Parts: sequence; structure tokens; C-alpha cells
Amino acid sequence: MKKKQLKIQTQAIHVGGEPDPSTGAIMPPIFQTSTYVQKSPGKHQGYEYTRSHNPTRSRLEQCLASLEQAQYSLVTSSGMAAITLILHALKHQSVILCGDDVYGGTNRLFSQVFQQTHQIHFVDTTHLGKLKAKIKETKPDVLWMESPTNPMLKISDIQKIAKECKKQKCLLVVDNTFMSPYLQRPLCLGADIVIHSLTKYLNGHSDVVGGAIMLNDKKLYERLWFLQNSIGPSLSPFDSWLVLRGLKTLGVRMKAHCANAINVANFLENHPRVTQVIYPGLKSHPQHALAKKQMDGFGGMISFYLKGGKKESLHFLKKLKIFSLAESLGGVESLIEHPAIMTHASVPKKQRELLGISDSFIRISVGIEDSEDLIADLSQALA
Ligand code: P1T
Repeated sequence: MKKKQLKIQTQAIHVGGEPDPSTGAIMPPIFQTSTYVQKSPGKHQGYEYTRSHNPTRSRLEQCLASLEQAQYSLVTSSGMAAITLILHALKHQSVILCGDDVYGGTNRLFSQVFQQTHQIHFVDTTHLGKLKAKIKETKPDVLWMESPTNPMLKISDIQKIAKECKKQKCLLVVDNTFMSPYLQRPLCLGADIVIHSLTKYLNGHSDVVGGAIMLNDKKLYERLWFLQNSIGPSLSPFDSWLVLRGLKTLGVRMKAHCANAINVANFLENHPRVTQVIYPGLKSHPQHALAKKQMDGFGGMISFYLKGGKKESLHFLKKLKIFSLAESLGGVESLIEHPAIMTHASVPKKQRELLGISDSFIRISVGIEDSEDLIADLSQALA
């Protein structure tokens, strides 16, 4: 059966997961090797050195390309490494228009590392009119966006934005980390490149740091592979294998994250100590209708505001027993964090305040434990 005919959960298990042809092992071997023997100089079996190619990593790339419905995929040593490779592929002084609400590390990379070689502007991508005006004003080479955004969970219309980008000959890059291909496939909506932090839902077990790039343009893929090989941020064979293993349960995990998150969001929305809950699955979310249309589920991320200030927030975080206070997201265990002090501390204070990342703002990654236990934990900490 062709892989395109398979449903996404079947692809996650079988594409790149074929039994090992030499032994019949049902699980793919970890080719934990740095180099490969050659018959004579330059005569080899397609593998010379693991920074360049590795069979375990190739299997992962095959699976990820299939899930995002892409021709090509490259996996990297972190999500930031994936973003860095793309930035290196751009011309000197390229204009990048970036969503105003992105992961703090992405904001830091754009505004404190690549600001010397590229021109960076920020824009609210949820408002198409404002976005079109900013595109006219800045004439970007690249539009970089997240949907939902980290941490405000704003949703933007990828299909409409992609149309506008095509008109303006601007490359559209979507960071799909918060959704995973199980819930959203931006290339099918017209994006040019999709990136992921593999560290999150795709691996799903909080034991790997990795990144991925998926795209259909052969020339650009070849340039990115050249940069990966030249600069060196390839994912290790063991980490590639762990992600391949994590991917097998992507479908069941994403369903459980979504089911738990709506229960937790409803609980928080009705709690007197909570002033506002942001979750794309709630009717109160400003882009709820768009989320329903664009996504196959609302995901496992929730943000909310507590009554009070920093003191109350820190007190609440200390009282939790099942939720762990930690950066990151997308693992089977529930995590909670304070974006202003943790994941988004590198975003300038003024920009944070404009976005609403205040001291009473909390972000949750809802895991796949029993939601009754999660709600009981939140309930006792809020009390
Ligand atoms: O951590 P790393 O694998 O390098 O991925 C960076 C990254 C890229 N894009 C998005 C949307 C992200 O959320 C991240 C990492 N985010 C966190 C660590 C966090 O807690 O939000």
C-alpha cells in the first residue's frame, strides 16, 4: 500500500519502521556508528560519516516527511538548530517578518543573534489586514509564524497568509511544534517550510532534544542538507531512534492530550481564582472558529491568568504535586511554568507586557495522566 493512502497514525507506526531486512528485527536497529568502511576510496554503500548520513536518522526523516506530507525532511540536534539552519540558508540582509508571539528562544535568536546579518521585524499574524500592510511596508523575504503561538495561543489563518505570501514571493515558514502533524499540516495549507521542536509532542517523552525541517522544494532541501553537513547539528542515531519510538504513539497521545486539556480548561474557566483562560477549544477563545476549521484538535497547551500578582503565582506553583514546574511541553507528564520568568524571560519586558505575558500569567502543558487527578491537583493548589 502506498504511504499516501495510509492514515496518519498508521504512517507514524509503519513509515520508516519497516523490519530490519538483514535480521527481521521488528524494531529498526540503532546504527550507533560514527563512520562506515569503504571498499576503496569513495566506493561505499551510500554512507560515509554519520554527521552526513545515518540509516536510523534517515528512517526518522522518512517518517516525519510522510506525516507532514512533505517530499523532504531533515532532523537536527534541537529545534533551535533547525531554525538556525534556515536562517543560514537566507541571503545576507534578508528581511524576516516574524510573528510577535513566538517561543522566547526564537525571539532571542532573531533579535540578538541574526539581527546583525538579517533585518528582523515583528507583526501580529492574527490580523490579516495589519499583516498585509506590514508585508507592503517591509517587503519580507520570509514570514515566520507559529499557530497556535507560544505562549498566548493565538491562531492565524495559515491558508490566507500563504496566499498572500505567494503573491508577494515571500517564503512562509510555520513552526508547527504546538500541534504536531497529527492536528495540523501547514504544508497542505500552502506553507513552504514546516519546522518542529522534536523535543515536544513528536518525541513525547521528555527524553530527547531535537528539531526537524520539512519542505517540498528540492533545491532548498539540498542547500539545507549542505548547511547541516557543513555546520554539524545532526541528530544522533540514538536520539533519532528514541523519536522514532515516540512517534509510534503520536495518535493516541495527541487524542489524550486534547481530551484532558478541554477538561482542565473548563475547570479553570469556572474557577473564581482564575481571571481568564486561553485555550483554542474554548468558545471564549477569540479565534475558536478558525481553530475548529484549521486544526484537527485543539492541542494540550493552556494559558491562564491567576488573580493577584507574582507572589500569588509563585505560591500556587509551589503547591502543585502532580504538575511539575519545568520549561518545555508535549511530554506525557503535565508541566506548568511561569513564562515571564522562565521560557520568555529573554523577550524584552516591553514586548512581553504588550503581549500580556505578566506576572500572573501561567502556561500549562497538559499531559496524558487521568484528568480527574490533574483537576484535583490544580484545585488544591488554587485553594
Ligand atoms: O528546545 P528546542 O528543541 O531547541 O526547540 C525550540 C522551540 C522551537 N519552537 C517552539 C514553538 C518551541 O516551543 C521551542 C521550545 N520551547 C520550549 C522549550 C518551551 O518551554 O516553550
